[in-house]
Amino acid sequence: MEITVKQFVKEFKQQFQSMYAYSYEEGSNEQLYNALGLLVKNYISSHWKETREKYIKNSVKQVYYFSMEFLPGRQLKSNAYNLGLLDVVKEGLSELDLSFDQLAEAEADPALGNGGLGRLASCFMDSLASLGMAGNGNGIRYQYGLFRQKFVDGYQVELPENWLRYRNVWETRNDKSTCMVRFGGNVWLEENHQGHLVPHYENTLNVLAVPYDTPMVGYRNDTVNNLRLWSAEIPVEEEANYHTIEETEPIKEITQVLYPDDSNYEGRLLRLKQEYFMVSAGVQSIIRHFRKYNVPRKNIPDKVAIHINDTHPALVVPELMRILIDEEHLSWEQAWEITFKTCSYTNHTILREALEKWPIDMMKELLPRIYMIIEEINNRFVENTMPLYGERITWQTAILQNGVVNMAHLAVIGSHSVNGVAKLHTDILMNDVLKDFFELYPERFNNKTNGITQRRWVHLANPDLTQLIDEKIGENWKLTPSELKVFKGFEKDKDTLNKLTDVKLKNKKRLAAHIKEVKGITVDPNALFDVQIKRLHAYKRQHLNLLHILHRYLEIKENPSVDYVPRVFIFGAKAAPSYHYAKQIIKVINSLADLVNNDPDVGDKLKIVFFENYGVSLAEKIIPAADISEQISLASMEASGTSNMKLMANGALTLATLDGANIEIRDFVGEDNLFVFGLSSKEVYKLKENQSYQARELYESDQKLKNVLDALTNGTIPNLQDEGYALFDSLVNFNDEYFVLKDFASYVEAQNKVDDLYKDQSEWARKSLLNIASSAPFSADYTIQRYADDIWKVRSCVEEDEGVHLVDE
Ligand code: OX2
Repeated sequence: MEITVKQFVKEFKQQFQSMYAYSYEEGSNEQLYNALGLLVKNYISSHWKETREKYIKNSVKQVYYFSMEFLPGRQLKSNAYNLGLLDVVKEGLSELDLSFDQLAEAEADPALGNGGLGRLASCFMDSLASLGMAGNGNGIRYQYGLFRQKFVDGYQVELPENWLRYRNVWETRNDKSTCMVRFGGNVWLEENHQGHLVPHYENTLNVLAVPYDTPMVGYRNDTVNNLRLWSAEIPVEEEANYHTIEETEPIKEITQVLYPDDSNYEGRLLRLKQEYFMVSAGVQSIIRHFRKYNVPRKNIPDKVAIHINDTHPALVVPELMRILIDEEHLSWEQAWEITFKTCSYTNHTILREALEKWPIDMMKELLPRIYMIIEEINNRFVENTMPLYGERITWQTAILQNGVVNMAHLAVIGSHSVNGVAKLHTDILMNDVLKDFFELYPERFNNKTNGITQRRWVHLANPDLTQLIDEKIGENWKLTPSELKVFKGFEKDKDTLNKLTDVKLKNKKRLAAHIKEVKGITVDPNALFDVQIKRLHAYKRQHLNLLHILHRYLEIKENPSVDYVPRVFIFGAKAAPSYHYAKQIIKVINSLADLVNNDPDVGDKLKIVFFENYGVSLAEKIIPAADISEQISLASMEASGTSNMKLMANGALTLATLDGANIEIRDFVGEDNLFVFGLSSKEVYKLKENQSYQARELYESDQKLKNVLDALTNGTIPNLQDEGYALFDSLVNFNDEYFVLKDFASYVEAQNKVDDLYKDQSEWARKSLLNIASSAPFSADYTIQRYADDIWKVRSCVEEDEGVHLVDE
């Protein structure tokens, strides 16, 4: 986009004045940010309009990515960057004596997701637009995002996250495109005079779905796609029926707050309401938009791909059937053909408790018509499957089982494609979790390893590294990520390695200053920065990390001259509010931090920093400064992981079990350039199968481990209630579900190797460089290209010389 600094300055001043009626010099950071954001949005708007018109004019196939979660992060910087305006904006503001970075910090970071799943959705939005593909997001505009986490006396406390407090400049309320969503009531079918069975409804709760659209800006290719988030309101014509504020609550609450858990099966009725609300509004608006294309309905799958991001939006299947049958009057067979060809599904977890199952009674009462359709899908499935595959497989794969609706089964049966998010994960789906389906429909299964957008996570989060890469290999890698491998050629170049070390040190100094500011802890930037950032969950094993730190602490106390490399252990993690055990782990880590950080015997050898309120913005600060990336889940449990990819791309060395995408990281970077430890997933399966694991035996036979575990309960760690006992119990008395003790020794050994390597700074830098240079295959641009080719069958709509182009991998 061509805008001069002079023009920008003039327009910025006008924008500010028109909004606030005084001069920008008097503005607060929030006001200045709002004015700047709206101005940038103005610059976006013409491309937004043109992209939409182009798609319709050329009758382009559109992808709709349905997700209950999006974690876009702050958008000012990335929008300005993708537009090619970042330098102009920075320069213009500095002419006005304003700091871009300061204004950018005033933007709220929308926490409309729990973790990896939501962030993946947002990385995909960025890549779809940057590849010039017609990709739309469809989700919920939660009024409150995921809770804001605070620590009080080391305990997690959850506060409401009012991200809309200062308005959201990126969204556009689109009153023209509202839809009505119906809940509850009675439904019956009656034959009309054309012989169609049509549903009649009475006593339904009618909710108006209002879309808020946000531009998704492609990287220098004039493409701007749409993220549509729905908000629930009372229909205008029904307002008179509501007499008190309380009566309006059941409607307002539908989009009030994000369900704060991505692993436990809970949530109940409100969550189901949210899911159907988002799905119904989304599908209605797709069908409405499809009509603009003027092609027969049987061609819907040629023009529309609907992606089901985990099971949460799986009601897309019966909802699309409902609209095609009840409103478009197609036959069941016609509707099914369209639905199945249009939908595709990604599974993100093998945790049994996260595979959604809704009580049939609840579904029937809340969504009577949808339940009828699910029942019919199930009956037909059973009828077709039974004669071919027999009783066992048929009942194992049915949608309705033991009083519940199995949403994963609904998603698999209603989709032409089912994918996992890393090679190992997809193998586990095919051989274990969904193995009966793999027998029924082997052709549906495929793997799509996750990816991340380098634009946000490297170009913007780590400008000094980006500049170094540009200096060495030119700028092509920004448009063709595979070019990054050219950087490998510099692994022995002293100048490059020194500069890489300097960049890391600079990033670490910046993070150290931030640590000082928000935590009051002084850390040495020359220490090794060891990072574990992700949701807190027992399978991710933050407590294994904790046990190792405790082990080091005990060693230092016993022998103050022990030769450990100074380390800063950095954590960022929220625990689901109802996940008691995860919260206990947080408390123990915080109490250990108090002990270690204030013990003069320890000094700089060991520091622990547990950041509050981990999210996208904090990740952008931490990741460029990381030396070690902790990816230590029990093998087979982490579907993919994406922080592993971000950290690698910023030059951290991975310390990992062979789980999720860690395996592919190892394959690309080579065994010598990361640290692998622990059980393999095969070994985990075997141990579980033969039930031979005895955690207590390990506790009793390994003196070092015993010392560490005893320190949880013998008063070594101050200021604990029963949290140390709870951990001890789970690990020793309840046989350690996630094999923490089993992997402890090899983890400690790997950590010692980390120390040894860190002592050789140039060798460390060489391996760091190889990690950066091997990270291109994890660009979400490639991931999206594979979804586009194999699943959605969509192509780029921009000329080959524009924007990102993927020559090879
Ligand atoms: C997460 C998975 O736990 C993680 O391994 C993966 O990288 C991410 O999704 C993106 O695919 N909720 N969050 C996840 O799964 C579920 C369910």
